[in-house]
Amino acid sequence: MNSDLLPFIGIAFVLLLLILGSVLFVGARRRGGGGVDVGGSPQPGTPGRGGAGTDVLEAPPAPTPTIPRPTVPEADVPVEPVATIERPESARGRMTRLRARLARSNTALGQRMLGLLTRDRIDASTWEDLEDTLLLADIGAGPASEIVDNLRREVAVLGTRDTDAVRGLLRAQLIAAIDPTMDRSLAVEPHVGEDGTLRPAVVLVVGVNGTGKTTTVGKLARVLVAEDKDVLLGAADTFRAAAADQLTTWGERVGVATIRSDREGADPAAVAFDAVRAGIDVEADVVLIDTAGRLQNKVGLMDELGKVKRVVEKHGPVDEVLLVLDATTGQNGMQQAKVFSEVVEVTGIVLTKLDGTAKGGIVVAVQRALGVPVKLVGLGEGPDDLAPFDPEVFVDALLA
Ligand SMILES: Nc1nc2c(ncn2[C@@H]2O[C@H](COP(=O)(O)OP(=O)(O)O)[C@@H](O)[C@H]2O)c(=O)[nH]1
Ligand SMILES: [Mg+2]
Repeated sequence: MNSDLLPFIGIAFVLLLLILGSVLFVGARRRGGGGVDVGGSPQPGTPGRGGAGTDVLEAPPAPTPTIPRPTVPEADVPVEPVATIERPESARGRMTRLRARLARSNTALGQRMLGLLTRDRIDASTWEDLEDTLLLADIGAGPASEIVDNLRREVAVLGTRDTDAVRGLLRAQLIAAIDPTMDRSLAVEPHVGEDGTLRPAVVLVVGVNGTGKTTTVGKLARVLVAEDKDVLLGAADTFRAAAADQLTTWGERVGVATIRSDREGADPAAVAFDAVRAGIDVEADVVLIDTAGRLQNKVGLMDELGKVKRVVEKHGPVDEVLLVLDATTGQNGMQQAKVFSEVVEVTGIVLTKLDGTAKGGIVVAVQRALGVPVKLVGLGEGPDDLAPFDPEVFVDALLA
């Protein structure tokens, strides 16, 4: 062989090696990325295209609703950094912290009542004024006249206008009207079946649009997380995608997953059903289901709420149906409450926006109308501004 050709043969050989190497490298990369492609490209329901002899997996039809992975990483498997999970405030003592908000809204009410009762002379018109004051606070006609009658008797017995003594009487009457004996605990303990399997407690949150349902579900999730409960959220308000986004954001902040449909207008009952199904699968303690704001005059929508409950109950009884009422809506809110209680058996009331109203008397009115206790109160827009309702703290704030 001509030795002059040797360098050329060498160069050609090296070039050949380089070309071969890069072909192999690209092939390997393609295969490595295959999982991602397969998962991402085929549309839901269309079969994966099996390329010539390649092992392309058929994408399963996208489940509806999609079940996102919980955002909490396994404790002992540090993966990529996750947005900081917040540590919510424990429920105990929250209402005491929020007392000032109530007091700010209701000072005029408490001062007016005390002012009337500590006058030098109390006559019939004083008692009428007191009754009017209670009515203006939305306490309702029945409770207002009961409180006045009782106070009238007791003030006569007491025989003094001493502010502290009178405040004591008024305090006792108001607390009695709110009924401190009602069970205000939330049924959020999971159920253990005969075969030892766990079924989460299910809480359905209902109410008219804008009352604060989604916010309440988000805040309640935080209360439960603070109690070390495993919580799952169900976004059964499927009318607007934004509603599910809002709920998902609340959940993510405390590492709680949300079961949702990625299709606007999906069947809310199906999403609620899937949320409880997922709760059973992951052995959650509690599943909180947010629903759409159904207007009481839309019969179809109300029927739908009944359906959500019935469908969810295929997994077992719903533990709590919380009716969210905006405390600032007065008699209108009371009307809503009655209609809702005809469709679903309400087990507890959440009164929101009590921070922005001097009409705290609605606590009494709504409990009387429905025979159901106020279990939680919303006292602001902050994430931890939801508190278990405490009648004594409430009345003390009124009379502060
Ligand atoms: N001031 C105050 N605002 C509240 C309270 N609860 C909810 N909100 C506000 O009410 C608005 C409607 O709440 P949202 O949860 O979306 O109502 P939904 O339509 O019933 O789900 C939001 O701006 C909330 O921040 C509360 O206790 N106090
Ligand atoms: Mg909502």
